[in-house]
Amino acid sequence: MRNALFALTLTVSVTATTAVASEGDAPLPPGERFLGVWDLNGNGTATLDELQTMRGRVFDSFDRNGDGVLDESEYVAFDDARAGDVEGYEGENRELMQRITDGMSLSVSDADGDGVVQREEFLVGAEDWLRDLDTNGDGVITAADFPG
Ligand SMILES: [Ca+2]
Ligand SMILES: [Ca+2]
Ligand SMILES: [Ca+2]
Repeated sequence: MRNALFALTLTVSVTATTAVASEGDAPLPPGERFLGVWDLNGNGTATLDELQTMRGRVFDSFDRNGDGVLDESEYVAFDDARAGDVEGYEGENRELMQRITDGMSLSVSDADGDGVVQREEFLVGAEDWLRDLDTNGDGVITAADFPG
């Protein structure tokens, strides 16, 4: 399952040109990795709209039975994929990747606390996620929001 989510996002995100890491390479810095996946039009800025569009694709790919809900069993595969995205990172970069991927966890995403994540919840969750990652507070995610 290593890099499963990343591999998935590459296949659905044909405009992500910057983040092409092959198996065995040192992982890209978290900022490049993030923008390579989430900056859908490749202009260097990931907007809320792009985050929500991409979250929709991620959601649909893990919603195996297509009922518009990610339940605990579907989250097993999603958790694996996100763990794969953190693999290979160390120190501060690992902490950052962990924080990024934790922003899509079941506990964070289940805003209404019913134990599952509705598609709408997952899309709305992009707002807090963006706020958390937007360290310079300009309302979008760019390279400036990441260390290095
Ligand atoms: Ca963009
Ligand atoms: Ca819920
Ligand atoms: Ca920013």
